[in-house]
Amino acid sequence: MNRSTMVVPQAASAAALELSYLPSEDIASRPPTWWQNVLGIVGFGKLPAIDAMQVPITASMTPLLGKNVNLCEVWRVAGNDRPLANGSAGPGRLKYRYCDELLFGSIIVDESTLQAPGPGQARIDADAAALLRATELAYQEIFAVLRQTEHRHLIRIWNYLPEINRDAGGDERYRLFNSARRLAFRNSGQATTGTVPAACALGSPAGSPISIYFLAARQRPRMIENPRQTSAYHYPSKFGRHRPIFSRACLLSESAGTNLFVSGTASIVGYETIHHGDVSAQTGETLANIAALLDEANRAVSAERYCLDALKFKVYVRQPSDLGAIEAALSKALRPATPIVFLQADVCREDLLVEIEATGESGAHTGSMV
Ligand code: 3EB
Repeated sequence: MNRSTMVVPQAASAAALELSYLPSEDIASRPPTWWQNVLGIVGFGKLPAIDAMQVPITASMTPLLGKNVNLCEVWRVAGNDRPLANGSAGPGRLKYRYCDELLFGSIIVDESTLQAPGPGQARIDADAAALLRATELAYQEIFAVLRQTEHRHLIRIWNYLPEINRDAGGDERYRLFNSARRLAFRNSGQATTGTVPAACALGSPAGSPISIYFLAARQRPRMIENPRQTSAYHYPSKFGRHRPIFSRACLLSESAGTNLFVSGTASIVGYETIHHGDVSAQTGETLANIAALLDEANRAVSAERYCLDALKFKVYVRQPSDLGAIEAALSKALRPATPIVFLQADVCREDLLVEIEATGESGAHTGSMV
């Protein structure tokens, strides 16, 4: 088709999903016209002190590192001209807000409220049971909301669990989380391979609640795998009895643009961690994995649409003392102005020192659509 004859259908409300990292003072001073298109706000170490009325506000509980003390992650639908709708579900736990095409939701669950007190061994098993129950409940509520609002496609989900690497009842908490996530996907009739959301799963400090937030869409996204890595949903069982459920990346076309969501990515080639103990090399390998995903995404849209330099990044650092080395390794590949948020978090394999997620945006296209 030739450009001049191609008719681009004009949706009534051409929403383009937009991510920004802004200081909470900046957010608080924005006008109502800006606020009306905010889908959700995520603080990092703690809930941000913002009175947002209708907008879901959550926090990852993983603290910011470096000098950006008050940053928040803001998801907005730019160009939307209809009022957004809100809801909450379950025992008041899941908050969500949506437009026609997209939905943002967040849920915070305090495991200790699900924990039956008991002595000795029983106490440890109760700890494992509370995590399983909390994860299952959270995912059940998420899928129920997606069915109800008809935003049936989970495209990106962020999972934050306290003490992700700690043992509970003989199993690592991350592995227990994987078991419960799998059960919830199955019980809700969701696919567990292929069309699964982009995701990340990180550890927050002891005593934090479980915090999960997500984006869902009415339209089916396109999932991207990494040719350098085994799909996580096909990992061998030595990484846990139940496999993780996530895609390496996800492409979503809305009426006014396409977003690329790159899952938490680390120094894994095939399914093995490489560069043990070398944080600079792990950072370089992680960027090579993200670059490989960008190649796959560009191939999927038949255009050179995404490049490393135009993404927004969140970098999870296991040991705060590694921050300098990670920044140095990133500065070799990225422009100084690249938006990057550094957070302290435990990565879900103990030998991983760094994990990086990214989001790409591009405006309306008259070329090929996904
Ligand atoms: C990995 O590649 C690193 O369990 O949802 C990255 C992204 C990782 C998502 C998840 C885990 C998850 O296996 C860990």
